Amino acid sequence: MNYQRLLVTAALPYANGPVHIGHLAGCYLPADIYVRYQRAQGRDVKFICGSDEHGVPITIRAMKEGVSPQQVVDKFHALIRDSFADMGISFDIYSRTSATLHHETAQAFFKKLYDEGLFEEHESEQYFDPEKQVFLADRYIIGTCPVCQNPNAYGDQCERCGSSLSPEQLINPRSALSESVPEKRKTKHWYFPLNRYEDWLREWIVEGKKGEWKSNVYGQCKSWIDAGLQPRAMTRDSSWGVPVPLECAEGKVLYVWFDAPIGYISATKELTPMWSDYWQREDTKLVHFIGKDNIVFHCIIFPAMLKAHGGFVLPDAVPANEFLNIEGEKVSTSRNWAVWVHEYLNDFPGGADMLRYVLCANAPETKDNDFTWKDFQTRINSELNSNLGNFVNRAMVMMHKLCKGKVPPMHVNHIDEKDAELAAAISVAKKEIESSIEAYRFRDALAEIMLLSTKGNKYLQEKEPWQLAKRLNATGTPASAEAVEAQVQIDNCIYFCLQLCANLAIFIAPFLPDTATKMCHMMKVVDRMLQWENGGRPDLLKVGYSLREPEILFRKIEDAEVLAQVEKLRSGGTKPTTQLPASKPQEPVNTQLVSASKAPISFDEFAKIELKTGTILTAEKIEKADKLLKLQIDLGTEQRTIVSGIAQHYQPDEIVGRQVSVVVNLAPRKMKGIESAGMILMAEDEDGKLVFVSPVQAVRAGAEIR
Ligand code: B3M
Ligand code: ZN
Repeated sequence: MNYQRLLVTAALPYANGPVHIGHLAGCYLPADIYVRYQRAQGRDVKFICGSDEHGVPITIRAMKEGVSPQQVVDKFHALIRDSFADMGISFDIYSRTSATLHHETAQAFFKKLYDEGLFEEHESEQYFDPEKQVFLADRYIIGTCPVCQNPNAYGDQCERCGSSLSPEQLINPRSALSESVPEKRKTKHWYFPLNRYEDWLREWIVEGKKGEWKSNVYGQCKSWIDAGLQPRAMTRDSSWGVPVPLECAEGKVLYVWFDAPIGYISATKELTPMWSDYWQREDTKLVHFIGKDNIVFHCIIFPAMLKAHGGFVLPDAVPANEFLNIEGEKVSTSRNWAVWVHEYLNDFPGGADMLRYVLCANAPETKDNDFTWKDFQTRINSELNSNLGNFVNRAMVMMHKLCKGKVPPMHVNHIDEKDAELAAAISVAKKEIESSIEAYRFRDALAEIMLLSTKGNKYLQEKEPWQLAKRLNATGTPASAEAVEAQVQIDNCIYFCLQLCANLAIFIAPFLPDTATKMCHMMKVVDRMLQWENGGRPDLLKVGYSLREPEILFRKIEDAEVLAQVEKLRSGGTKPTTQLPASKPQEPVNTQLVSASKAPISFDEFAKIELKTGTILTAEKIEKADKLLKLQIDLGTEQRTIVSGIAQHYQPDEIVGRQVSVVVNLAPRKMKGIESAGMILMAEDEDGKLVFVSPVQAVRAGAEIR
């Protein structure tokens, strides 16, 4: 098929939290590299994305934080959009599914299928919260896990043991909204008959895409189809989402996985009046970039919807990546085990290309991969800096030193084997990079570019133009045959090095756009030179053209930065919430400045300790424990029993009424059979006397200590 235009989509992230580097590596970065490359090829391409603002995760978050779903999506839509922009993800549009145009588009899509009698109506029994008067999505039902007895398992999954569940399996189910016992009620929904598309899907994917689609994608589709497809409900009982456009459907919205992929269509509509060229003309190549958890929706359900509707193109490829783990563990948003993109950019200002490099070089293209901060450092320092940065810098410095800041002439009759080899390597690399990118093998493409840079370093090392310069200076007479020969060799060497720099700028541009721009600036060429068709040739920079002073392309990553990041991760960092300011710079951990006997902790670690002022209500001795007192402490909103080792310093009745500082979130522990829930802070005097750490003025019981 000879395609005339490309339509590239990247999964619409749920606007219920920020994006982390796993999202980037899985979907957005490869999509961006692909699109930038296609644009450089001069192809007609549109790059579509936006926030997915419906679905249960958003309403759950809103409920937990006591804000409205709209507040949640407004906050995270902006944060996500900005993170992508700062990372150089070059969408043609970043829209959102709460947009009116999207609601209309999704409703019209549903209505067409409905009018054609495609949906099956089914009544089923579902859990209903009698207090809140709403049907409960699976996630809203909490109960005891039948597998591990976790009392807080969700209706679709137990997060403790990982079992996937249905609400019926929960023991003692209760509503997450009101804690009341849910009832079963009848409710009607519209089901999409996926089963009717089974034969067509088998032919299109199982037979048609074998060997063409990535094996992880193909394999998942095949096992789904082989297992047999069932009708799936495309509507839900909820007040948050796209309302079902039927009179008899009050309180019902479209299932989020029905409306979200239609979001690609509505965003394209928003972008251009020519949207239908991209969606409805057969000579469009549609590519969906996604993470592996979205495969079924993009390869089976959405294509079946498009097929049922008619008139739409189907995806040519769905290059889904696997997952990126962090420091050997799965990303967990509940444990805050993630590297958030906006936080990374705060900690490494201007560091987009560094992260793009590491995430592409280590992309989880064929299997889950691991991101470690140590590997981040190694790749930046010994690959980006020592290889690419070093080559470009050396070539530019040599040119200024030995060729008066200009592109030297090239002496054709003096081209030797090494020059010819380098020129050939440039042209071969171009083809390799192209075929890798076209096949969605971005790691290979990047490795090819780095290999070319390695060849440049090797060439420079072997040619040693600095030695030639010494010879030139030693002869003293510029006209001597030896001097002329040395200058000719210097010219050719620098000439080819500079041509390689220009080519590297073109090749690296889709991967590291800021770096390519910096290189263009140094070489005094406009960004237009980055057009792909210019690549592969050893004569891009014209002889006599004067170039700028070299700038350093990359910086080094220090050990302390790596330590601080690992520390931040292990300490649980700052969990993003709707109320939180968009970004909060992290205090660097400076080991030298801390004068303490214990290892330094980050601010986040410190912030995990909850300290409050309490008032001692009662104090009593404990039998057979001459060091301990049992204290009853008033914390304003509650009273606590705390066992404290102060019996040898204070009589019980002399301390009643005293204000003390309490660690309130210390895990409870039993002492002499009494459960102690917290700890009182004491200062130890020179002679071993314990003194209360108390506010110097009276404060209310429960006042927070910060
Ligand atoms: N929002 C799931 C996710 O973010 C979903 C993707 C929609 S793509 C149409 O992983
Ligand atoms: Zn469980």
